[in-house]
This record gives sequence, C-alpha cells and structure tokens, in this order.
Amino acid sequence: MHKADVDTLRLQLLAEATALGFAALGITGIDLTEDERHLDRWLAAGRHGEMDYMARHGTKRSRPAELLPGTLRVISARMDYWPPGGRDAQQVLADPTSAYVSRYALGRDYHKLMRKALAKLAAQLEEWVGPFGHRVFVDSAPVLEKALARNAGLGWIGKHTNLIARDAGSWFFLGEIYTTLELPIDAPASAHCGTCTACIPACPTGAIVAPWQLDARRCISYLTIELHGPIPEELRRCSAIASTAVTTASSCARGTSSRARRATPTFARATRSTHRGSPSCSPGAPRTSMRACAARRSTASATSAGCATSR
Ligand code: B12
Ligand code: SF4
Repeated sequence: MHKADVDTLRLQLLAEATALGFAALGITGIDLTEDERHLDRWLAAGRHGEMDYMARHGTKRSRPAELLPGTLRVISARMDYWPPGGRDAQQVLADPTSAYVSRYALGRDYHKLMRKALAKLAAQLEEWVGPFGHRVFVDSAPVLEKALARNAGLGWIGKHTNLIARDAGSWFFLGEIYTTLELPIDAPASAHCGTCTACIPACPTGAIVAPWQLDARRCISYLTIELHGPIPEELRRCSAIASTAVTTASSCARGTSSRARRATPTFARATRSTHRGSPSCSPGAPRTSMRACAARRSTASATSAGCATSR
C-alpha cells in the first residue's frame, strides 16, 4: 500500500470511528513481552483471586497471534462512559439523600454496544481494503486491553492500573479489533503519573498495594462483582463504597476537561433512582441483594463510617 493510501485509510478509519461514538482510536503491534511478565507475577501472587479466567488461557492473553493466528496489528478504541446529565461524583457522594451508582454502571451494557460498533468499523474497513482476518473484543476474551491501548497511544497506565487519557481521566471503556492487515502503527502514549500517588491512599480497601499493582482480592469492584463467596469481614464496611472512589479521588481525574464530562449519548439510560431506599439496602436484607446493593450504595455511608478517606 502506498503511504498516501495508508494515510487516507487512517483518516477514513478515524472519521468512521468517531461517527460510531468512539472518542479515540489507535493502532499497535503485538509485542507485549513486558506486560506478560507483569501478568505472570500478578497471577503467581494470587492477586486475581477467584478470577480463574485470568489464568486459564496461558500465553494467549499476552500473545495476540496465539488468540487469532495471523494477527499483525491491533486497533484499540476508546468509548467514554460519562452519562448524560451525570452529576459530579463528589457532589453525589456528599449528598446523603442520594444513592450512589458507580459511574460506569449508569448506562447501557458497554460490552454489547462497543462490540456492535467495532464490528461495523471492521466491516467498513473490509469494504475499503477487501477481506482480511479479524476479530472484535470488548472485555470478552484473553486480551491485555490496557497494555494494547497504551501501546496504541490512547493513554498511559496509571499507578491505579487503569488507563488514563489526558482529556478523559479513566472514565472510558476499551475495545479492540485484532487484524491480519499490516496497518501503520501509532506511537505509544507517554506516562504522566510522575511522583503523584494520590490514588493509592484514596482506595478505601488498600487494594493498590504498590504503584501499578492492584490486589484484586481487596478491590470493591471484585468484591461486589467477581467474588462468589462472602465478602471478607474486614472489607465489608468498605464494600459499601462504590469502586469509583479511586477513579474519582485520583488527581488524574480532577481537572479532567469538562469535555470528558459532557454526556456521551452512547450510553444514555441512567437508572439511578431505582435504588434510593430500595428494600434490598436495609440491614438483614438477603445476601444477594446486599451484594447488588453494595455495588450501588453511596459513599456517603462509608464517609460517615470513617473508612473512606476524606476526599
Ligand atoms: C480483571 C479485570 C478487573 C479486575 C482486576 C483489575 C486489574 N488491575 O487487574 C477487577 C474486578 C478488580 C477490575 C476492576 C475494575 N475494572 Co476491570 N478489567 C479487568 C480485565 C478483564 C483484565 C485486566 C488485566 O489484564 N489484569 C491483569 C493485571 C496483571 O493487569 P494490571 O494490574 O492492570 O497490570 C498491568 C499494568 O499495571 C502493568 N503493570 C503491572 N505491574 C506493574 C509494575 C510496574 C513497575 C509497571 C511499570 C507496570 C506494571 O502491567 C500489567 C499488564 O499490562 C480488563 C479487560 C481486559 N481484558 O483487559 C478490565 C478493565 C481493565 N476494567 C475496566 C474497568 C472500567 C474497571 C473498573 C473501573 C470498574 C468499576 N467501576 O468498578 C474497576 C477499576 C479498578 C482498578 N483500579 O483497576 C476497564 C478499564 C478501562 C480503563 N480506563 O483503563 C477494562 C479495560 C474493561 C474495558 N474493556 O473497558 N477489573
Ligand atoms: S492519582 Fe496520581 S498516581 Fe494515581 S493514577 Fe492518577 S496521576 Fe497516577
């Protein structure tokens, strides 16, 4: 392919991705050697807890061509999830009359939405360049999504282990198209945490055990979504905290431009009111609804319970 054609193709791809609701898109190669080492260390330390799926697929997770033979490039895409009319998280947290719903859970299921949009993008690309091998992923397969997005220039992996984009903090989801096309590669993003460590003490359960190292077994998102058994006693009080505590309190989220906070129609269906005072939140309510509620209850109670850092 001539350079001029490649540049045109890239611009067409970006325009199409924007039209489909993606806030950013980048292309990268498939070398994840360093991240494979981090993954192996994390698994060896048992920090994945009961998430067996994180260990089940061996090196397929860190070697894209083992997951889809012939893969040469990965197209990584970002979709912002700040909900339309979404109130500032801190305001809601401070409002004792409001239930608090994790920002990322306010909209439609991103897995379906993004997979459909990525499939449309791949189909459009096929129209332009002819048939090619590809597969679409959104938190649905053994893929190192953050590492690929970092390498594709979408942002840097913060010390809280989530990807950060300068204009959006971490308020977004990621998705990929694995492809056999030898597309041009973007430059990886540079890291900007510097000496900051604001997110580490902000985590109410101390899940960020070291910069870039999260012990998932202590993360509220894990305790309220992935854990099958009872939440460990010592973490129960803190499990009343929505897991956006870290994302909200992190200095990299503060000052995130209002653009990032502008509603993204893509995920427009907030269900916040459902939980205000719902019986499932009351003490003695059955365990399952307690867990569901734990993932949605406001941080206000945690603040009053004193286990959350004063943000
Ligand atoms: C397992 C998982 C979880 C687990 C464990 C999280 C984790 N850090 O591993 C739990 C259930 C806790 C979780 C929680 C959340 N998750 Co989650 N999760 C995933 C999943 C499926 C795999 C992540 C993974 O590969 N973990 C393996 C470990 C080893 O990776 P890691 O800790 O991130 O470490 C990496 C780097 O930090 C680096 N590293 C590790 N150690 C070191 C040391 C040094 C010195 C250095 C430099 C680097 C380094 O290398 C590692 C590999 O790249 C991805 C989807 C995917 N397939 O990628 C979504 C994903 C990461 N989750 C996502 C989201 C939105 C969340 C939540 C915000 C949801 C919520 N509101 O509760 C929280 C955030 C909690 C947090 N701070 O991470 C998004 C993140 C988007 C973004 N902006 O980055 C993803 C990409 C899903 C998606 N498709 O959008 N998640
Ligand atoms: S709060 Fe600071 S250390 Fe943590 S991810 Fe944000 S910039 Fe990095």
